Amino acid sequence: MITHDAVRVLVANWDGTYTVPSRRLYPHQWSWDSAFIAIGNARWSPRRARTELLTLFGAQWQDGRVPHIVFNPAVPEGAYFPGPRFWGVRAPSGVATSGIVQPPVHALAAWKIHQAEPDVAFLRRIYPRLVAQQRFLRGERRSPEGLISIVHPWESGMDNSPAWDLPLQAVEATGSAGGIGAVRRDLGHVSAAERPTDRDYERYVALAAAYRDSGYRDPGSFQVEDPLFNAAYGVAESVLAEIARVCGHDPEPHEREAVRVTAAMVEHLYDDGLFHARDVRTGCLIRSSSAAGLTPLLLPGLPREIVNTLVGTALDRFGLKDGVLPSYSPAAPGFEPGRYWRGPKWINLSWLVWQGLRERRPDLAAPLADGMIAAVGASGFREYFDPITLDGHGSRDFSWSAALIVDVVA
Ligand code: 2M8
Repeated sequence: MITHDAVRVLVANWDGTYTVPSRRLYPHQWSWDSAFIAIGNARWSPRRARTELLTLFGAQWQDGRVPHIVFNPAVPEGAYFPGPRFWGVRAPSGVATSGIVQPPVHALAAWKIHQAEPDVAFLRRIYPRLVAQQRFLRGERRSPEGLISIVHPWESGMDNSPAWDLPLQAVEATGSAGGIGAVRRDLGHVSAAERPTDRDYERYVALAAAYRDSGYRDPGSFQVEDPLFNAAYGVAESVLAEIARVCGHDPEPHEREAVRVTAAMVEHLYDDGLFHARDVRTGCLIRSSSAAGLTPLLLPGLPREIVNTLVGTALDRFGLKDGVLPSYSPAAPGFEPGRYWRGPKWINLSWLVWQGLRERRPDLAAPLADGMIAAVGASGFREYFDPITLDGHGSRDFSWSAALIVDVVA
């Protein structure tokens, strides 16, 4: 029954070649949403899942970057802010896109689609694009420590995580103060108490405008190494090794890169039972209690003792045993149970940690799966949930909440 309802949401949000995250709030194609959506669609329509990814990679730039939004030309400019006119750029295919990226969870999605329905022709088609995506990140975003940086909170996917409060202080909001509320379209759909503040938005817009004005090259005043983004990058290399094997390519460079980035993460981002982001501009670790710090559990080569301490942290500070897993620890100052990425439970974050625990700790993966099912059972396929009461927040009929539930119960 839950799968049936989830598929109904996915069908309603399908736009012919991709799926919108939600009809009203996010009326275009989003990068990492499409990967999660494809993982769920692979369970009932592998063809649709393949199309979803191929549509996204159809908007890949010449330099290999996969933009975080691919705009639907049929949707009016004013429906989402910042829209195509703000970003002012087109992919070689001619479609308007944004110029920033999101966590590269797409190789994992491609592999899961292939596992659901083996299709070597699809893998052969997507492999060079996935390789180019990783090459862009290595070429443009790798720091001397060997980790990948993000240059905008939107690139983390966890936009207003408390982990970004400190590095955002270095960002000067431009003269949009007072006017930002007027252009924000999100507040027409969701209560301001559940979204980032105007002050956050002013900085997001200032950062994106500066990056745009540098021709999408200069990292600007926000540059951090995020554990979730780097975990996704590392997992992508592990999975690319598998895909390379199937396609008759050499898996070794991918295996080496996965080992290398895992070691760099352990050396530079791990401290006191959790992975943290690092501010590249100051060289300092940003100690926070974000659940992003648990996602390196996805890395197959993570040393056993680190797995064990991460699991301990997840049990002590994130309610793992009861399947709670908020985006930010309720034990930490700054926790807000209903405000976006500052505390609510998100199905994609739970799924990533679940994925990392399935083989290592099935005893703990099970309550986490139950926790995801309980949340949508209580409140529907909402965008995010109060981690304690399971009240739903953000948009309704949210695609990745539906898709990942299909995967979890399969
Ligand atoms: C949210 O981000 C967008 C900007 O990209 C927004 O707030 O308008 C985030 O939750 C992000 O992770 C997600 O990909 C996107 C679409 O669901 O919405």
